[in-house]
Amino acid sequence: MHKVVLSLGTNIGKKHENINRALYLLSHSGIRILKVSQKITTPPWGNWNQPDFLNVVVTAETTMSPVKLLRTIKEIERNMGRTSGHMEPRIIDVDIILFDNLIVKTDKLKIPHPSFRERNFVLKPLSEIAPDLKDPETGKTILQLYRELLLLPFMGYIDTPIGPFYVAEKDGQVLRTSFKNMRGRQEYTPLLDKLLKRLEDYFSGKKVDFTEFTLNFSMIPDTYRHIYTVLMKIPYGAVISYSQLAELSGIRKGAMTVGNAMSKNPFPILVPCHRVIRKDGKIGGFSAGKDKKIFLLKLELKDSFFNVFPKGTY
Ligand code: PH2
Ligand code: MG
Ligand code: MG
Repeated sequence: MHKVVLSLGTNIGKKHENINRALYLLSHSGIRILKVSQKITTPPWGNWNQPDFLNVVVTAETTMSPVKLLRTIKEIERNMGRTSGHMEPRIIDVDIILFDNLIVKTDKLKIPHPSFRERNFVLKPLSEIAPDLKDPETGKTILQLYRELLLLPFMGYIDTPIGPFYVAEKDGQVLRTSFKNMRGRQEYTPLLDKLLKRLEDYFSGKKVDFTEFTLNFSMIPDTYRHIYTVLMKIPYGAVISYSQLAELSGIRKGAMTVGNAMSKNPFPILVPCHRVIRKDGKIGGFSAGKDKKIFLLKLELKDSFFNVFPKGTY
């Protein structure tokens, strides 16, 4: 007998019924289900723009080989009407998380599941039913892995016209924003919810003031923090030069310092470094790429963008 852990997820139709039906079909296909976790509703991980999931994990026994188990699972998914592919909304998805202490890395099959250690929707329910089970790759128990995940900041993101935009929260404050992927617990919090909604408004062209959000400056040098605080007073649709911002911040000949602070900005958009441009009227740099800065300035300045930056100056 092999001991396996399976994760089930659904985000279309009658989600509870989908899970129950899949459990029924699994248990009638040579997979003896030992324990079933609670069903939990979770935000979509990896592709934000889809409905919430209902997730459950189970421990089970089977005599099947990993490949045979995978085939059986795929057949059940097909029988239940699954047509959608990877990362799309689906009526049912059954993933093999663990299979004994096996490590399998082929094109078709990867065990342990490559991203289960980052998935709250797997580790949280699994720590209820199998806290002491070991991950053969890291040697850590499920409970250890879940605790490590709990230490990470909450993280969420939205898809924007210039790519995904990530936000992280710690203790009720905004910890970071970024155009690059961040490690974190993908979970809803009231703060992230509100921030992501404001960001959606912002990217749809609305004038949004982000100063209501408290930023966590604890890991940021005082000089930078001071510059960011001054910059946050530069309103939507306005621009300022590096040297003007240095002057406003009381730093003599500080254009370089300001430039460095901008390139290290841990809060793009919320600390509006895209509003800082060169005094010769050129657009200047942007750590996530100049094209993104141009997009943000066009978004805020609308038609007057071309007055500020006559064609050819950026
Ligand atoms: N499955 C995915 C991608 N994202 N997010 C949640 N919350 N639950 C899932 O089951 C899930 C997901 C790919 O299979
Ligand atoms: Mg999956
Ligand atoms: Mg799958």
